Amino acid sequence: MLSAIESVKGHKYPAKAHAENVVRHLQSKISSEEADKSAVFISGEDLELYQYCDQTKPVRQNRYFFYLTGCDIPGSHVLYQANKKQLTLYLPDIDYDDVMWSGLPLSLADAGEKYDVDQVKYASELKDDLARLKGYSILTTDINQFNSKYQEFLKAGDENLFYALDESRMIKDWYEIELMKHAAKITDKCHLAVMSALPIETNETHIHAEFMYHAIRQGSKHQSYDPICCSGPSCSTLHYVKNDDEIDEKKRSILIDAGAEWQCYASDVTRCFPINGDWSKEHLDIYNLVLKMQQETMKLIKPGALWDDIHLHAHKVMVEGFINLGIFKKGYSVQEIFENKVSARFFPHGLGHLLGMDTHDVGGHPDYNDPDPLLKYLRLRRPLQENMVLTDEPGVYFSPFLLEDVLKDESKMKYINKDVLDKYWYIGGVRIEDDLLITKTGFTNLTSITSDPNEISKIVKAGLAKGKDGFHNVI
Ligand SMILES: [Mn+2]
Repeated sequence: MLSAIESVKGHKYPAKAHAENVVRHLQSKISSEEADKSAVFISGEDLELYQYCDQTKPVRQNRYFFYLTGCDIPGSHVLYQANKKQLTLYLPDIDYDDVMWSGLPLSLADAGEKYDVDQVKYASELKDDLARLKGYSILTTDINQFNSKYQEFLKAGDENLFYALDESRMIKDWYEIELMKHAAKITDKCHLAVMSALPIETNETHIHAEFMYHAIRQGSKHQSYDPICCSGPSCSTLHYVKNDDEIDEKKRSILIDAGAEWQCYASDVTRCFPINGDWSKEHLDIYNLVLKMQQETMKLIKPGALWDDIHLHAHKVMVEGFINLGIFKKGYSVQEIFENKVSARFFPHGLGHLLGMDTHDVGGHPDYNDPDPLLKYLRLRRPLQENMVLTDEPGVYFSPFLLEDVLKDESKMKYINKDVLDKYWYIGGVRIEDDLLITKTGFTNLTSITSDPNEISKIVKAGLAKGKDGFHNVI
């Protein structure tokens, strides 16, 4: 089988097809005459200096711009004229003073070879080209520091444009899927490395470092998001990024949620493991329950299924599991506890979200004002479609902060055995997260790092057996 990178060799990032997708979605909202008189214009991110300093801030390419070009050169712009199906990439004008420091930029001819566009020009031609489109609606997402000098030609904030861009981005084509498979593959290896390196991981920072080291070595210089590296009770903080606590055996549990990025496409994977290789009873109880939540929800994943329903099913599996463990009292039915939302603060986030260029990708239609605490934070509120990529990431947490209200609420506490609950706080939490591609009949799991607790235990122990001297560790 070809590796992800070989499989796209000889092909360009399909920018023209993406632009056509956007216009097709636009046409579902406006008349074809209006569509014919429309153009789409997006400015990419540019280099910016820190105040009082000659160093530049890190640049993260504008995702809408990248979708229409595949180009990550700062200071570029793209214009698509719908009726001519003409896609033009504008590169920044050459700054001859900068060539000494930065080397020669890509030439127009080389850029024409590299990118799937009809023409490549310098940005100095842009104003005249926009002026020539008099009578056209030149749509853009917003006015910002990178496009404000073209403001007089642009129509910003058009709802239909956002709709068209987001609907297009939500469904991945074969090329995007190959990039995401590669990001997932890099991430698998990073997680394996982290699980295997306990002898040199005596602080959460070391877990963070181990992951990034292996990502960069595989060519992924950027993370999809800040890695979340937790141990013990900090595993209950969903987006914990302090990553600086000591790891000692008393804590027992590690949770790492991290994903490498490949050519602007994300991966997003969470794994948990026991610090000394042996699962404590309570840690394994919760681990197996979260694994069951993931396995049970995976059975329901296929085009047409509503993500709300699958998410709520995960809550029911959790409630049943808590009854079996004695955390919830046995005298009540799963349905009653579920309906009283007692599980909300133990599994406070959504079961998963769309994944693409953004980690929480566009098109999910979340409703953060939903009064239902079980659905409020669900980032995907629509039926599944073929070639969506999403995460399946159930979690169970014991967060003193989140559960403070529950502990004071008689109507909820009547379902909870406090004595049993008290045995679980030290774990913090468990989350298992894989990246799934929706297929015609179900899904393909892009994540292949094991989530089997016995396998994980073996990997951790094999790492521990190597001892500190078994690692190249200069610090
Ligand atoms: Mn996620």
